[in-house]
Amino acid sequence: MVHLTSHFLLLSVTLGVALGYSFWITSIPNALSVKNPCNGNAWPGVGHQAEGGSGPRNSFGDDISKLALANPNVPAGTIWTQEVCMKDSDGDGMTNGEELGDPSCKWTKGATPEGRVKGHPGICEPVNDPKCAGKNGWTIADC
Ligand SMILES: [Ca+2]
Repeated sequence: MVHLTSHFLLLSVTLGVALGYSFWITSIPNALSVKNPCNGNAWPGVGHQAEGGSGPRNSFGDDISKLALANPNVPAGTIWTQEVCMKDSDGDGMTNGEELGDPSCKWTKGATPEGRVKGHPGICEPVNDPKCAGKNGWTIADC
């Protein structure tokens, strides 16, 4: 019985992580095309400080949390709202929508985004530009 229970727990945890990952990457436009501006690695954990996700959030993740997840007027399961799309979370002069290929903020889950990814919505770019001084308050891998 103990053996069965531990297998059930492992399956539940694994399934939960898989569903979570799938939810996030399908809930913002072009999530799988976002790259680390410093080394070109894929950055599917778009709202986090780590390329692979989990752990502390970056400014984009903080905005999703504040503007969508914690907003009672936003339906559960929706994170790409007009407000999130139109915000420049990282302060580099491009809206999150412009960075993720949805400059008109019209993308809906499952649709093909209007454009391509132009930057990372949670990293002020170019990273070493004076306009970004103090805006990326964490260590970006390989920068
Ligand atoms: Ca950026």
